[in-house]
Amino acid sequence: MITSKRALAGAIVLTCLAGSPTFAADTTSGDLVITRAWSRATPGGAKVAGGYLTIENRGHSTERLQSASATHALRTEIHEMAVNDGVMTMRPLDRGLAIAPGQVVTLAPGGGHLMFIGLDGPLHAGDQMPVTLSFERAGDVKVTLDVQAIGAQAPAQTESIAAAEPAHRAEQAAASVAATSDADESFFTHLHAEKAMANVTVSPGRAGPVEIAIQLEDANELPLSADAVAVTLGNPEHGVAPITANAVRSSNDQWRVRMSAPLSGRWSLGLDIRITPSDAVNVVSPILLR
Ligand SMILES: [Cu+2]
Repeated sequence: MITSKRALAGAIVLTCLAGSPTFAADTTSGDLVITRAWSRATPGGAKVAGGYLTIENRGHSTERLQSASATHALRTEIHEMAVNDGVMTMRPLDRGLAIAPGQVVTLAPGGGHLMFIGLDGPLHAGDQMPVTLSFERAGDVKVTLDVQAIGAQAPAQTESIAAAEPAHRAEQAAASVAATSDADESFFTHLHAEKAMANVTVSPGRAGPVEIAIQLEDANELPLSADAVAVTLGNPEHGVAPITANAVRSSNDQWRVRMSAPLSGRWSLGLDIRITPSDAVNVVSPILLR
């Protein structure tokens, strides 16, 4: 469960003064050393969050992070950066993340990351989020992500103490099951531009009527409040002319729109983000519907 370290802070002050601080989530498993495992608090009930960590392979064989799972997310993906027509998008790694002998791979903001989709409740700064990493050779390795503040760019150094306080999020789990059941079959992508990033969830991820939810972040990955967002869906492969609809704001940085994508396969999703009346960002990304 996600737990809070705050209640234990008083008890561990003396011990952490005595030794040099390390990260709470340092984990060693066979030839793997996993450090700096962290995540960020979620703004305004966002259902997605990124996870970051550093993996060192001290062995003599290439290791591969094949998948990951988190109790509090319906789905966890391993995302890499890819540049598509000048637009940076993040997408799942099909064959996992390879770590050569002696190599240190860092997942960090602006680069590869774990993506938690369909969170069962918000992440708060100070929470600890358990995640299981599945490696080709080492098998399952459990790590704990320290949740930092919204917009944090790196983990804070913390005491190497495992907390055991009951999760304050337990009561949210039951209530949010219905709200996130669609996340299992949703399509998720990020669209990056210089001034803005959009986390886009298409639910369900199959042909037919879909709801497109968009969460906006600025260049510093802080919640971005835009003036207007228009969404364009087209399918040039099948000659479907693009249709544009205005999204409706559902909270400060979140927008929603219902549209129709009647064919399975590859669609083109465009966003026109009016940051201010005189400043707009346009991004386009392929999406895949079953
Ligand atoms: Cu991602």
